Amino acid sequence: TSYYERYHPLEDIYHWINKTSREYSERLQVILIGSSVEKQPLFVLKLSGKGHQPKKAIWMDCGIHAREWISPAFCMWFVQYSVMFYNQHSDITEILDKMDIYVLPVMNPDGYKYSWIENRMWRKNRSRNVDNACVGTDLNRNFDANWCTKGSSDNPCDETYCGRFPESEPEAAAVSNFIRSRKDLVKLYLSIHSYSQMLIFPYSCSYQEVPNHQELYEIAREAAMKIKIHYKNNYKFGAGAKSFYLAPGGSDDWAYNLGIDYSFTFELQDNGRYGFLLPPSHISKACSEALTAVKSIALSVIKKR
Ligand code: 0X9
Ligand code: ZN
Repeated sequence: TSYYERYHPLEDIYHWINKTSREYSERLQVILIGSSVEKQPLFVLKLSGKGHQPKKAIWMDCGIHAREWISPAFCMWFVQYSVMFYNQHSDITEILDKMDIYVLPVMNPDGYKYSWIENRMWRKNRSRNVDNACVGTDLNRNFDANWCTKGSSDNPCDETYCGRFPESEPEAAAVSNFIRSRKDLVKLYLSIHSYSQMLIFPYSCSYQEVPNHQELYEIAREAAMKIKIHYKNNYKFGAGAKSFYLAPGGSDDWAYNLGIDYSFTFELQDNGRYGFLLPPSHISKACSEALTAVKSIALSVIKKR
């Protein structure tokens, strides 16, 4: 099996970022956007094709939740595919010639590391709480979108703890600040999670329908259809709160409210048989089908402009 068909500990991912960016320096640039609670660097890889800068951009993050190991594996898979097949496959060539892609392979490095060493089922980051022994904030409840309302918790001991205030966590603040600083360029926001095989779009923070609901629905439907055709796998799709559950403070809703009209959260494989413990033998198919959906959505967004 190849490097990309295995899961990798945090140190290896940092090493991979370094190696890949040097090997493909023409296509890849590393940007340090901040650091975690435990001072691990948050590196973003900027992928670009030919043509003049600055371009419109796509943002993609992986590893918000520590135990969702298929997510960082997908970001790595995606970067490798992009640099490998740029100028060979027409779809990724077109995408990279029209848009830059910012990829954050691990938004929650402390939690990811903890899930390798101490507790495989860890979800949150590793921030300490004042006068409470419980550790960690759910980074996907810490963004400024109906923050800490129903569907999240103000108890530091809960898995969906929202943190002390919106963007209280350095990981969420780094991502928010970086995207805010490029908000007129970023047209598509993608956040990769697992599991349950869904393509989710705003809102998750309320039952309200977004103005371009129909457009997002069609884009997601087409992506899910391509997964079905090519990989015979079923992905559901829909607005988060209505088709999944109410979950405020998420990065996708925050990005949408910032003005990024195309915002999606992916829940990759599987459907619950292995759940977060997806065996390495499933990485290839899980990533291939997700890649199909990313390309489909990116090309849909490019066509709109
Ligand atoms: O609850 C979440 O944060 C995500 N599901 S997961 O099982 N990976 O934890 C869903 C996120 C959907 N979007 C928002 N809640 N904004
Ligand atoms: Zn998640």
